[in-house]
Amino acid sequence: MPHRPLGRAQSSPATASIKGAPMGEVPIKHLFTTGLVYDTFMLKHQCMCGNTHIHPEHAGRIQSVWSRLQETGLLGRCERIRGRKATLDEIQTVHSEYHTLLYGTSPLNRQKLDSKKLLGPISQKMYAVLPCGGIGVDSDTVWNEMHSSGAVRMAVGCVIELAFKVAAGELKNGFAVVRPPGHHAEESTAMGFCFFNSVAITAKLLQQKLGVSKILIVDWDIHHGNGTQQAFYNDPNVLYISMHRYDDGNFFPGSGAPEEVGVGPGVGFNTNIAWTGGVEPPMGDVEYLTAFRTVVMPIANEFSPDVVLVSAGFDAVEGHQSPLGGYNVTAKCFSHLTKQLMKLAGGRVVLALEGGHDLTAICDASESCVAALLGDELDPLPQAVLQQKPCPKAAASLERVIEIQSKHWSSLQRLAPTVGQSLMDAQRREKDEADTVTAMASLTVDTEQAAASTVSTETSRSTEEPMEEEPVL
Ligand code: X5A
Ligand code: ZN
Repeated sequence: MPHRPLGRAQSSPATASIKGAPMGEVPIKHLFTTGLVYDTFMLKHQCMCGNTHIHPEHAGRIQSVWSRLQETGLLGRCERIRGRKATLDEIQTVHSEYHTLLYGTSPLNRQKLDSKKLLGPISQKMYAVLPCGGIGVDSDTVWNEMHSSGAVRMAVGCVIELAFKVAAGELKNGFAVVRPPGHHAEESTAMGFCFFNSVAITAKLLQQKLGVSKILIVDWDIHHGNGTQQAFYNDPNVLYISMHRYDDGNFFPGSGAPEEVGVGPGVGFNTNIAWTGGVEPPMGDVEYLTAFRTVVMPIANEFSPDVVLVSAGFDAVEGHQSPLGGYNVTAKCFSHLTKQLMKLAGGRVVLALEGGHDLTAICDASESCVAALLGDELDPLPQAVLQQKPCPKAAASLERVIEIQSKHWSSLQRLAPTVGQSLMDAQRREKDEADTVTAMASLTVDTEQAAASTVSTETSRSTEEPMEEEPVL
């Protein structure tokens, strides 16, 4: 047998692996793919009354999304990640011990805790009896004593597992098909369908366990993520940018004013793009894309995150009526927003489902976003969207955000006068500006050359029109 060197030649591409990765070797084929996570355990969180009309945040939401990803072949092109239940310790990175035990344990495993004298008041009655006959915090935020704790811990654990693989470079990016949502859950408060704040817990763990320094959380659910804002309000290493219907505090949950910019060292690291002005007209693609152009992407680029987490609620998509919606954003628009976020953080972007109950809307939007994460070519935005100016109420809302945030983010200043422009006009203006910079640079080079010798400056711009003005030497 002729001697052959060991190493690359002996490992086929399919079995090549990264040495030294934690938990063994990571197959190459798993790299640079999109991760998906889902677990049927989350279906068990359901009101005892079983009426999905009274309770729109029902199991069918994630079942439908998962089926859609399967039917369209997207699931087969992604890497499926195994979920798990988050530990009580993990949940306590954001939530109080009492809140964690209250919603993170079932009567069965609570008894063990009780006997260890960890809990006194928790065995007392803790829920309201709802008009439907079930129990919960309110008609939105229902509870199933036997099954909800496992489901809510699974939702958190799924997001953690996916985000850690993306942050560690094992996956390109990911999408978590999870419920119940989390962004309204505060340290000790369950509300608005939410018990544990999956995205906030994941961000805390990425900081504490993986040492990730800068995390951007983008929240495009139509509701303000009061819980996420609270969790990082004084933290300059987690930038929270929320885009939500605000209506001067008259839309649930009422928080999320543009003046809420953070506190202490966190000042400037909380951005609320608070739409005000109701639904005449409703906000749509033009307004959301303009917000990304003038606020989200400039601030995000200036912050330069290591990882991007998205609280990806789809209740701003057409098909959701007030009070759970009222806007007209298309499902496809969210694929364009996803694609823009993929330009950040080396593409390390993780989307986690939050709100949205119109099944067509959340399936369409999830499908488009996963296709974007996979790098598929997107349908171009319609000409009408590119040519339309944002509505005046949206422009006013954006001007207010820029006025407040430009103190903290210098890239915003030059964008303030452009919020009323169509995307096409803004693109043309940006190109003109870039061309001017190029022309100025060549002018500087020419000037230096002219100063150094008597050779004509024409050679370096022979294909260009002659300059209008010559520099004064
Ligand atoms: C996650 C989410 C909405 C709560 C509405 C309360 N929550 N009426 O979309
Ligand atoms: Zn929502």
